[in-house]
Amino acid sequence: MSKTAFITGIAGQDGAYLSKLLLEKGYRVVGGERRTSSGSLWRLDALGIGKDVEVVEFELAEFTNIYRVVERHRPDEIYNLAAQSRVATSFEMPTMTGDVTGLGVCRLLDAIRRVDVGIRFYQASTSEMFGHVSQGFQNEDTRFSPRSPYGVAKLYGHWITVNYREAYDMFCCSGMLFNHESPLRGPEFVSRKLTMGVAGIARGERDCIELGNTEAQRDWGFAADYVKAMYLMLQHNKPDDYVVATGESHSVREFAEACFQHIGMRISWEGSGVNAIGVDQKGVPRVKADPKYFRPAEVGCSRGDSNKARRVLGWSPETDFKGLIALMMNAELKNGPSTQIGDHPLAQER
Ligand code: NAP
Ligand code: G4F
Repeated sequence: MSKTAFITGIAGQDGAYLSKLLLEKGYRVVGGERRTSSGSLWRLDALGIGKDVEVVEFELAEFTNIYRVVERHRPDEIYNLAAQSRVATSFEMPTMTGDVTGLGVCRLLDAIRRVDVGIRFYQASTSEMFGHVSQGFQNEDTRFSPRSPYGVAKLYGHWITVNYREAYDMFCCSGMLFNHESPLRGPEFVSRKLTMGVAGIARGERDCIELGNTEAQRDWGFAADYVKAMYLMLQHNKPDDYVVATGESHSVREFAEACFQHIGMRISWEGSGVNAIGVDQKGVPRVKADPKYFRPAEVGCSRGDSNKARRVLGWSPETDFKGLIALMMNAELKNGPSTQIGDHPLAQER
């Protein structure tokens, strides 16, 4: 008999890629979508699986709803991908972020404990829990030092996952994933903001992109590679916590340069911080820093050591930085301006 997986946050980037992977493996996939959402499951449609997933109403802030969903569907595996996932937003809405991204994990874990302790659980933890590290790599033994309300909320989610594993002998895993991107990434994240912006410049629709801290560095991978690690964690014979990363860091500037290079433009930089400007070979400003995109506290650099996941789970990323930029830029240029979130032609069908 096929297994049932319940994925919270089905409407998000990872929800779409994980659904596709699990459907390919023969799972019945049930997905939770919050009632207040944009109502758009365009990512599932974009991957051609919109009709293959059962979507139910799901709200991480509401225990009654969570309990009923778990009891009704009795999944074999639950992947908790839902969260208020935007770091900048978490400074504006710290208590809502704490409630949804932090306490929401406990609500879900306790519903599982009451319904069936045999359900396997994956928690979407993050490199934001480590905070800023000026040198070296972050792994499962690195000290946590979050730099945002989002990171703090995720740290609660991580520790409550570990606690339910230890206290109730439940199969709970925490995947500490570093940034992972794709053509399905939300436009509020810097990678997609850049690929959309550079494609817009290539089409002559705009001249320049306004950014925040261009000196920040991230360990960027491809989302479709990373959902494989989530699946592998729940197939292992022992629940555990894993860092998932490429091990390579690049600055926002390098990300921007690579996107511009894809359309034949060479960018050089003048100034730094809020005065940073990226100009093309003709001296035309193509990137400008805008103070409104800077955060009150920042993770300046992240770089993950995923040796444990590689060794124990047999996981490794298949797409490198260059490959990621190429696939995101190609998708952006091919699809045209109508593929922006909420404006996707397929999104209009729902
Ligand atoms: P995403 O695209 O922002 O998806 C998050 C999903 O959670 C969205 O579909 C959102 O619904 C839903 N959601 C928000 N608030 C909710 C609530 N109160 N109740 C139920 N659902 C709610 O994020 P992602 O990139 O796919 O990431 C998946 C998970 O991994 C998130 O938990 C994120 O924090 C974590 N993570 C991501 C990365 C990364 O680089 N992508 C790295 C580490 C960890 P709407 O569609 O209605 O907004
Ligand atoms: O793309 P970002 O918003 O991603 P961030 O903050 O690293 O968070 C993402 O990755 C985390 C994994 O570590 C996830 F847990 C989290 O849910 C989310 O998916 O920003 C990346 C960097 C930051 O340093 C930011 O300050 O880019 C810098 N940045 C510069 N200009 C910008 C911008 N970020 C955004 N969103 N928009 C800008 O204009």
